[in-house]
Amino acid sequence: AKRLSGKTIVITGASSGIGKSTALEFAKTSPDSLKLVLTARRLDTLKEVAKEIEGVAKGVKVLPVKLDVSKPEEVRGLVGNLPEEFRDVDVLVNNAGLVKGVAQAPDIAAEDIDAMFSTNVTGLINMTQAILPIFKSRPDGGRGDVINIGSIAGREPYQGGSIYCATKAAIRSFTDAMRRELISTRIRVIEIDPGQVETEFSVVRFYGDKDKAKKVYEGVEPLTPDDIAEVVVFAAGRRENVVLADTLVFPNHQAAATVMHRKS
Ligand code: NDP
Ligand code: 8X3
Repeated sequence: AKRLSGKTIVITGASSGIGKSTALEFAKTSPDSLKLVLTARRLDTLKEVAKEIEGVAKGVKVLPVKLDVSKPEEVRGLVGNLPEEFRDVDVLVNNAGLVKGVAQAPDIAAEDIDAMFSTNVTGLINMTQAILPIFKSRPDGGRGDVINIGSIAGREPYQGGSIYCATKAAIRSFTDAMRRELISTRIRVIEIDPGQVETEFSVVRFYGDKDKAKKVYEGVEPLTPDDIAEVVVFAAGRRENVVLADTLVFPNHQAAATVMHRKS
């Protein structure tokens, strides 16, 4: 779309799932002139994603950047370390996130609690604080898009997801407060909340156990990461006065966090 032409877009967690699909979708939608800063901890995987994009969208400039959002010092250094031509960021997609385990209190491992909060919450907040000054330096109080990937889990807590759900609820509060704080600017604060999407999410939840992860999707038809990517790119491509503030996206056979129609 013309509206996205020439934009610089930063995506966290672009090595897999929704983040990777979002990078590809932006590139396909605006193949002539985009600049994509793709970040995640796995640099080799990001480089493969960059190659794939360059294969389908020759005019798109892709910069893979190794970044652990749970490390405040890495996030603080991000903008200063970007090459000049990638610094004028227009869109930040805060997508990096994870779930660890299904344990319930009082048996939740301290390191899992820390991984989820430091990535999903503090990481997202620190990324936003790193990029927002760029947005605020523009006319009319500022312009640019912050697109946060929340979850149905932030709206409806479920058993075995207390910490993950709490992190996604925290994202929701932070996002809503920020939208109010930025009311006098042209900055758009956007939250997109997926229901069930088949990605590496469940593999990470079950510490790499692919069989357990597979069972989550047995008998159901989850969303694909491309489905969410399309919504992200749609939101970014609206007219500047249009803010898709808050969007919940389910697959057809899901109606709540734990209400799913399963074929037996
Ligand atoms: P994936 O596991 O496929 O992708 C997660 C991405 O986040 C990876 O690219 C991973 O990259 C990155 N990531 C994880 N930890 C960090 C970190 N500390 N620093 C930087 N990057 C990190 O899962 P999804 O695509 O499903 O998840 C993307 C987002 O969507 C998450 O926020 C998740 O909570 C949310 N979501 C997912 C749903 C689902 O059903 N799948 C539903 C609702 C929301 P790397 O390992 O290379 O760092
Ligand atoms: C992922 C969706 O409900 O499986 O955010 O946790 S859920």
